[in-house]
Amino acid sequence: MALRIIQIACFTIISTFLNAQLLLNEILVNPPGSDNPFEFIELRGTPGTTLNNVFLCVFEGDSASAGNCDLSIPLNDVTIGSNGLIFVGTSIGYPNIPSETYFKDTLLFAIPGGYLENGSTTFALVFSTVNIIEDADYDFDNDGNLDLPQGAVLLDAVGWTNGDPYAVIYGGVVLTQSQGTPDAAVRFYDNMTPFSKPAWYNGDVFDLNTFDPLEISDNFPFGEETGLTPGNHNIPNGGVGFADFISAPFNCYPNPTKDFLTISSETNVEQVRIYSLTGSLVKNENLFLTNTIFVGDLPAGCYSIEVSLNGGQIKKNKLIIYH
Ligand SMILES: [Ca+2]
Ligand SMILES: [Ca+2]
Ligand SMILES: [Ca+2]
Ligand SMILES: [Ca+2]
Repeated sequence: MALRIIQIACFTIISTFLNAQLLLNEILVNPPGSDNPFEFIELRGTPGTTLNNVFLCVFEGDSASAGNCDLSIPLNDVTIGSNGLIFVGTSIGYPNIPSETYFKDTLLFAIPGGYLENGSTTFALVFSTVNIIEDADYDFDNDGNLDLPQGAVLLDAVGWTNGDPYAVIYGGVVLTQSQGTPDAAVRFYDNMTPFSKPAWYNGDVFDLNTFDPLEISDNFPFGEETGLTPGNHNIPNGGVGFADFISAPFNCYPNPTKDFLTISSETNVEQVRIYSLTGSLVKNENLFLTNTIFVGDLPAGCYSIEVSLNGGQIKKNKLIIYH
């Protein structure tokens, strides 16, 4: 009977906590230049909830040491900000975090070179009444599943690899992008689903506010302010990502291109419109005798290209321009 009561008590603690949702919200591991003091991890949950027995963890993904806990930050007595956000970073890099956000100021992210590994990694929120210990191996049998203490629950997890096929990501969500390993990842404001790949967009970053349009995820949002928002709410999913632009594809080649682009179509192409990543119309041309247009005057980057065919049909595709 005592055991049963303890079980019910534990279940109540966990279920009460799970009702007060806590999620990974935004991650920057590889800021441009020296990584310190600009790395950060942002969390989102029910405003005003005080956390206990929750750990923000980073697990190593390199196969030789997969499952090692590279970072474990206890969030005991942290109260989620009135705007639902917790910012884990350093005030050296981010002195202007809004007061509505709980600021977990850690000098870890200010050490030379930065603290968060840029390679194969899992970020996780773990509910555990037993401490999650840094440098311990939480996949001791190396089967790709975490061996957490008894009763521990993974609340949310997301990760990525450096391309090594033997890398291990825990929790089932592996973020990918057109090339390279993500520098940063952002959860859409309107998606509170844990363990969800579509909840996130990601990419490499030019600077603290701009993603590199050549290295982004397929669902990267068009027509939005897509920069990082440390300590502030992220953008919602506008519903228009690259995936939408290749849903009615047509052939255009070469793609990527640096100068000319030829559109292959069985019917006449009447008009070509090219939009930038922010949704601005940057080229609008009527085509007559040729199916080739010059795009070498546009800056390198990722664009949406839209063609109107004779008969009124409109098709869209993704276009990459390099120089
Ligand atoms: Ca780093
Ligand atoms: Ca295991
Ligand atoms: Ca291991
Ligand atoms: Ca944010």
